[in-house]
Amino acid sequence: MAEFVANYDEDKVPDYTLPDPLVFEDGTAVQNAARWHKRRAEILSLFETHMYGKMPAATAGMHFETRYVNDRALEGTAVRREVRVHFAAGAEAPWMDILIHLPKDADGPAPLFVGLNFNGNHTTHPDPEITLNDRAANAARGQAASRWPVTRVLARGYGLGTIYCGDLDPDCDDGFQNGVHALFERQNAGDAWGTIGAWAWGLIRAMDYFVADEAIDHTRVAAMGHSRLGKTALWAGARDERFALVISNNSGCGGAALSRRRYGETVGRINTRFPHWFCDHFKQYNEREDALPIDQHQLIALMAPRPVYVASAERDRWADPKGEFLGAKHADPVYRLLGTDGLNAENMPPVHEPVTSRIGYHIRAGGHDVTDYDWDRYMDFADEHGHKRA
Ligand code: GTR
Repeated sequence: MAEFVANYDEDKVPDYTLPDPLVFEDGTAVQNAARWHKRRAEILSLFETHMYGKMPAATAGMHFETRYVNDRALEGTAVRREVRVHFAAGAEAPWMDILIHLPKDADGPAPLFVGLNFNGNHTTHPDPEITLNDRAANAARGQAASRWPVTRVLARGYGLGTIYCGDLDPDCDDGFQNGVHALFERQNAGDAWGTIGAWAWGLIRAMDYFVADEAIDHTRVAAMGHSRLGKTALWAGARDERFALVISNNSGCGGAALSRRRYGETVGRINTRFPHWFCDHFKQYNEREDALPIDQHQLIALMAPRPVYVASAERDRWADPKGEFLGAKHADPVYRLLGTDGLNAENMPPVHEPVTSRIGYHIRAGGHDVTDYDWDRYMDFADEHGHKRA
């Protein structure tokens, strides 16, 4: 196979026509807001069939076990909990652990950000009391702490929840024998769910838990994710409207970036390098992006009218910052139809000039990462869109 060479030349971005989020597959227009739910269902089903695969409902035996509580964590500023979500009856069933920090002084249920992490909950903060996940025992405590500024988040009145993605499915092409896939009989079909589907399913199960926890304001839960886990946050937010806000941090190809631009990572490249992320049908679109019945602006439109935020980084060309902006921008007509503003920017804003309309966007200096700058913008955005505790 020829070596993949990414295109970083704007002049070589092909001409393309995006599928219209406001036109049904039979060619009729979505005339008014009342019809959007029908078109929404259609788009959702296209994403299931052609890209992320079908996702099962919650398992019957699912139950929650609080395994650790510390009311005086982080020098007395936080309530910390570790909650194990058992996906079936019995101790051997697959599980995931949610690490939750809530502001100590909360006098009511706390709004919360939740996101999957790459290497274990114990990597998000160095505190040795956080349970070390045996599945990721080699990852050092606190190694990802810069991406999870828990003290900063708590100081703004928000809680923070995080889950190791490997609790749901290891990030490798191993035939779906493990993780939560093993809980279900696998349909040998092109639309069977892949790893991103399983990760998103886990975020949705975390939402099931938040609904049951009175200390958490489940009407103000924001799903957030970086990169492959940003693709995941978008898919979870599309599938589950209980997420009141959705944040994509540098999610790139298969996330917020338009596939048809073929800038940086492409559909063919992502399916070759990560054959387990999407459903098999998606591979039909390798080097055939124009044949896709959907593009990523429609994924963002599935959040409407909920606030959604897309963030890029200047040096993260692999993720196609402009394609991420355009993904957000072309979701705008759906928001307008539903009576809110959309993305209030005609063109891509300069670095460090966030747009905070109902669809938010920023590009910051630097590379592929999650930084305090990003988190500060997400909290500003959440404040502005009614997530701050009254
Ligand atoms: C890259 C992948 C991207 C992005 C990134 C990440 O290798 O090509 O799509 O997901 O990994 O997750 O950090």
